[in-house]
Amino acid sequence: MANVIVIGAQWGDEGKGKITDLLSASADVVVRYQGGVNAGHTVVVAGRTFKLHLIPSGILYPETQCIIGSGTVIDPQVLLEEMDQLEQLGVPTNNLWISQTAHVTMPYHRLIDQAEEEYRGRHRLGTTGRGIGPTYADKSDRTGIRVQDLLDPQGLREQLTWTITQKNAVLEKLYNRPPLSAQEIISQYLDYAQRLKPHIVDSTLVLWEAVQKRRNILFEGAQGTLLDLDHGTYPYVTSSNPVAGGACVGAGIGPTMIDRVIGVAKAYTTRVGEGPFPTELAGDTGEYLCERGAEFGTTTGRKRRCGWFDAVIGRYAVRINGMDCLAITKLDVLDELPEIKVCVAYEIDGQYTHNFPNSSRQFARCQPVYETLPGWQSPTSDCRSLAELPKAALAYLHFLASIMEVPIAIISLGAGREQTIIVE
Ligand code: 2SA
Ligand code: MG
Repeated sequence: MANVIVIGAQWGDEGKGKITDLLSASADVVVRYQGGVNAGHTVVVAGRTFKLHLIPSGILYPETQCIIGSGTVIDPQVLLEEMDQLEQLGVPTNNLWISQTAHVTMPYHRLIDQAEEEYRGRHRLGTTGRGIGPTYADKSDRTGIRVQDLLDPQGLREQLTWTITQKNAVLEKLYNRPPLSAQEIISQYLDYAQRLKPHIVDSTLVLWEAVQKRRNILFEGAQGTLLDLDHGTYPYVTSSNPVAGGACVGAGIGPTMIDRVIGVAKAYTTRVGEGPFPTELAGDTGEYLCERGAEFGTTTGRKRRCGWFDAVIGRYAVRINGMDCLAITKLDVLDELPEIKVCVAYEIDGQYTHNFPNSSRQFARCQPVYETLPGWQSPTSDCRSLAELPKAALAYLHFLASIMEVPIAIISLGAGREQTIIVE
């Protein structure tokens, strides 16, 4: 398997959790390299559902080392709850390693995230309200709290007393919110630190040791390409770099150590939060996809917007990530449809393009140009090989692969590990 990056090729929720869970079987190390508790991966093993926000799904394999890397932002309360939940279900967390240089999400980050969204009104971004943007903003501003700071009580007290005074001024004066108690937060975070301490390490050393021993390393992206801070649909993006390149920075590993990039895309498209979405379906078909695909956010429970597969975006994701192959998930959700559309180009003010226009103003004006393919109208969730798939389903997959110029290596037909076809 070697060293593999798994990334989302759309706006997140592509089913990366299931694909990384499958690949984790042959991984020795699984690394999260960006994002925080805005992510939500649902993994179903032996009929039991695990909802993970921060901990890599590799945790379900007892021998696998799991790393929460430097490029992530960590909400210790949520992390500890997640660890407790796993332990209660009999999953040990002793192989979980937390980077000492990752940044910590504080209570004021959450409050400011929510207050800013309210303040933006109709210009809101539709964030998860988990404090992600403000945590990364402090990181860039060089005023953030890092995981290692939690292990220095005296230093933490000083830094937080100063920071919370400043944040309280913002909360009170700008957003008319009650101030926070520095004392309470300090003692709460020192408690968290005691529990997390055995897991806090220089994770780049753990990774380097694995590289030198030629272990298989899996880099697990959260969110997706179109939510990337640099390459996504700015400003309707998250504050980190979910693209493959982000794995090197976020994990602390050189690009020469990466062997393969696998993209994950749903057989249709979804998006949570605000922002343009050319193939969005408002009517019955959109409702059908949402219901049949159970399209509700893992973190916030928000209803996801649904639409046809967008191959313009797909091609862009292939390029931006240097994608070697693609995993297509939730193909079974399309089972009942008489016909299926794929967006093959955009029309912008009478001009046609096959390229994703990386300009917010242009993207907002894109009209999808569709190609219509016949549906298969028969169940696929029990198919276990390409030969068992209906002909029209195979034709659909071939169409996607040829238009995006990328081979399809994995097909997922349901949440279970066994509902998968690996293309030889
Ligand atoms: P944020 O909170 O600052 O990262 O929000 C900024 C934008 O990024 C989107 N975003 C996501 N989109 C899809 N899935 C995500 N994770 C959860 C899930 C979402 C949920 O797996 O279902 O439960 O609602 C995720 N995280 C961030 C977000 O919608 C904004 O558009
Ligand atoms: Mg998700």
